[in-house]
Amino acid sequence: LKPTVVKTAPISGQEPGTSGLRKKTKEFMSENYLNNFVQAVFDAVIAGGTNVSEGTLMVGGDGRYYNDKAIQTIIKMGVANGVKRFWIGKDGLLSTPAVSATIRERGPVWQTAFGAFILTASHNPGGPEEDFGIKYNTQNGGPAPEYLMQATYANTTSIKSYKICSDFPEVDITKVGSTTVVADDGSSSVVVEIIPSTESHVALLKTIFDFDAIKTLLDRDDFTMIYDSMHGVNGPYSKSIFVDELGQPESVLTNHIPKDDFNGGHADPNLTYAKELVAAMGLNAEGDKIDVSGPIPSFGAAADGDGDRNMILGTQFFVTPSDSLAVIVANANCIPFFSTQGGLKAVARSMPTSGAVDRVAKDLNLDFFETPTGWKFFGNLMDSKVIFKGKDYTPFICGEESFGTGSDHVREKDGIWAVLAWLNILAANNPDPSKPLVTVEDIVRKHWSKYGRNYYCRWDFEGVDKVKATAMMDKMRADTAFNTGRTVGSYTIAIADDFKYVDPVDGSVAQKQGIRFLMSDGSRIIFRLSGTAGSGATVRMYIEQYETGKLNLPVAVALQELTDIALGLCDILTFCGTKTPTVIT
Ligand code: VG1
Ligand code: CO
Repeated sequence: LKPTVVKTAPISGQEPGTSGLRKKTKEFMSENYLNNFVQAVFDAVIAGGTNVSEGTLMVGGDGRYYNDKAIQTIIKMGVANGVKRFWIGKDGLLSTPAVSATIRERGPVWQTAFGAFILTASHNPGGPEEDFGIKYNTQNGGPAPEYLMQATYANTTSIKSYKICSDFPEVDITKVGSTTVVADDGSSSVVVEIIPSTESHVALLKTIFDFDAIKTLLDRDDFTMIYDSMHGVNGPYSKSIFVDELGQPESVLTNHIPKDDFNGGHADPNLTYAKELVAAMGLNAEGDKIDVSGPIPSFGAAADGDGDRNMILGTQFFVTPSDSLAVIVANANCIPFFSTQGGLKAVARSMPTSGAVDRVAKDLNLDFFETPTGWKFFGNLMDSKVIFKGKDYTPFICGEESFGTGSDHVREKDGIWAVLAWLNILAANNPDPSKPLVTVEDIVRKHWSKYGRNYYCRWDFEGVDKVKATAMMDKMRADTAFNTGRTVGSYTIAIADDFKYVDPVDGSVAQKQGIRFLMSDGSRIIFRLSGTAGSGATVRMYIEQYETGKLNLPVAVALQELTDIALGLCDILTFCGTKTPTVIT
């Protein structure tokens, strides 16, 4: 168990983005790349006051190519840095929400597990030619806070060596169980425990939802569903819940065997990439109805590579993630987790997410927060009482337009939680199985007629030049004062600004979180650069228009004028040479 100190030098570009460090797999596999970053994390964690030899380190991932090798390296480096106890997901698999659930459950939270490495690039494609990624989560089960990631990044720019126990035996991660390795001189020992991937998370979900009511719904003759795991890590979780717990045939699951390249697909649950599911639900990539021979399921859902995202569909009906969040919040009391705790207390959405949930929060008199993109900002709000001895905002629901939804049961977004939330809400809206089925579409339309409809879309321009995209953002930032008050088409820009967030719990400030054009009628145009692109840059353009009267327009029609205005405001054609998005969600 003697550590070797290996000389290394800084590698540029190891700055974590919205959700960890993501790069081409080949880059990750190049000499010292992973080692440098992992050492930088250990150094930041130890400098932050964590005694790593007193706690446990958890490691798991979404099963993408290089997952297994990276796990062995992290164990060897962990031992060299003083870690005495490891929990590793069986076969290296742990979904992002399962890491969060497990770290909290096996805790108890603030003592036993000090952190976790999650090996994932989430919805980015995997395989030797695609992306790999690594995230670090802290003891509350949530993504590492900004200051820890900044300290990590700073370490990567000055690193001179890393520590590794090269002679630590390779661990067999295929079998659940515990192995103890004792130092030659008997002075110390290390325990590596291979833990079941699904157990803790599934057990937690069973305490949250009314499984009996969901089973009654699923067993109805007129109710059918499919859940597409897109060959990501979600497969084993969906099997455990829907087949083992809820007694459904395995045919409700598609693409549920994890593959290290997601079968060559793009494990991102949206209308463009979840093609197979979208077609089976009778829709095309624009969300329009298409002809399908044979019956269409009542409910469809999909997950991303690491299982934290969800897409919800009804029969020939797409629920936008922003609407999904609003509907779940409006119906939270159908879910035992909330009703038994005296009801939902607070909600939050990321800034680009539509304002649909704002109206529900106002109506139900809930505390409401608007945070920057990324899950780390929600965690502080959820933990305000425990860590910061502040106001208690739980039970809490939050979400993003990027197909992420969740609550304070964990500190990550949770794809399968959202699917069960919808099924629990559907079950509660269908108390009598002999009556006609109240559908997903019925529930959303009822919601719109009560609260109005936030027409919404996001355009992604992937693979554009980073320097040019940055110049485009800089220009809009410089022009905010000029644009404020200006009339564009039939809209007036009430405020143009760059979103800044002051965390109400710890006072930390996040700058430059997106250029906003807030129109006087409540419509919005927003621009951001993605923080998860493995290479190049991705420009995201978000468009939103609120309507109370016209509830049935095609989205593209409702947003036509605003979209044209947005393309003019950013002038992406001049800066980046295109005005055609690669993906619309
Ligand atoms: C994207 C989404 C953001 C999400 C993040 C991580 O970030 O927009 O809402 O939190 O991915 O999701 P960005 O910076 O590329 O816009 V996941 O499923 O990759 O952990
Ligand atoms: Co993800």
